[in-house]
Amino acid sequence: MAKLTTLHEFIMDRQGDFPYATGELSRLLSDISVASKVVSNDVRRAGLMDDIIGAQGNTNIQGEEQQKLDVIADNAFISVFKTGGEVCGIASEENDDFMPFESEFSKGGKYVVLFDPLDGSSNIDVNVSIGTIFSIYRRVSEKGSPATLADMLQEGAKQIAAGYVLYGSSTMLVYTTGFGVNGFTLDPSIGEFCLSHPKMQMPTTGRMYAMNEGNINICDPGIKEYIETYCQQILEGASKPYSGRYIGSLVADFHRNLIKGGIYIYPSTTVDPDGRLRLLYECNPLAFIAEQAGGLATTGHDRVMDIVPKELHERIPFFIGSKEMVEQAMNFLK
Ligand code: AHM
Ligand code: MG
Repeated sequence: MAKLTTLHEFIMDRQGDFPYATGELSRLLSDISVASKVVSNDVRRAGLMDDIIGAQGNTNIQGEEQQKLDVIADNAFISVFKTGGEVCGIASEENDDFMPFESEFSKGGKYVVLFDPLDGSSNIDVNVSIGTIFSIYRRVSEKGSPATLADMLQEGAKQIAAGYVLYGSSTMLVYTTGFGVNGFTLDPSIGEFCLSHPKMQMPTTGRMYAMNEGNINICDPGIKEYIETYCQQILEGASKPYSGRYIGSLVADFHRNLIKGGIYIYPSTTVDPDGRLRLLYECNPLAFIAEQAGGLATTGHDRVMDIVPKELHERIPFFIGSKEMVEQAMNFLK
């Protein structure tokens, strides 16, 4: 067997991508991998443990029922960020407000992390893939003070790194620091993420579309037209229409499209005029990965990473995936 490159080795080798690197980002990425192993372990045995599976009994700021695993994952990540020293504050989908870290140690950290601790959590109870999504920014507030709201509300184009962990048939960590996208599979026998998907590229087009089609009559009619025209017809040179594939876990739908080519759409609807997905915790990090892999992420009109966020839990309509497919869909919205 060829020698495996562990995530840790890979991160250390890449430190030179940042000429003035002090190693903090490398340590932060390692911390994330540690928390994700803890969460992966809990996800893997959730069905056996009453204290892990099921609803927590609270709703989060989005009005959604929190699952016990949402809270477990949130705490696991916050705990490594608080104790790592690289992060001065975080914002997470599961917390009403952002969290500045108060200790002297953390106040010296130069990064903030924004994350969705467990995306697709309505799928936990039915043993379907879920994931963690994260986004890292350099703070804009002064080092040595607690993080501020301005640190959190930065355009996606300012991300230093972003990634996700997919708790699927295997656990995978995929991330970018702006120098391409690489994927690592957790080998449970040694407890290490190992490089399995180097230099990931999203095919420029694909044959799969992902959308909650229950919403088809409550969104822009252009989307129905796009789906009927491109996805549900036998196009020239093809033997059958595209396949509809909607897992209902953004991370899992995105990961499949990243590898096989495809489009994911969560548009504005009459029920959710701003769409459902959160700019800071879901859309920006995946947009960064998509662009780094040659794909595209827009609101249907504008580039996601150019949006100047106005509030923490802001939602946007989201079109992400293979470049040509996203462009085609956008043409129907004009
Ligand atoms: P969550 O972060 O609370 O799980 O919400 C995000 C999820 C996405 O993973 C998924 O694509 C979408 O919401 C599903 O929404 P819907 O049930 O409306 O199709
Ligand atoms: Mg989510």
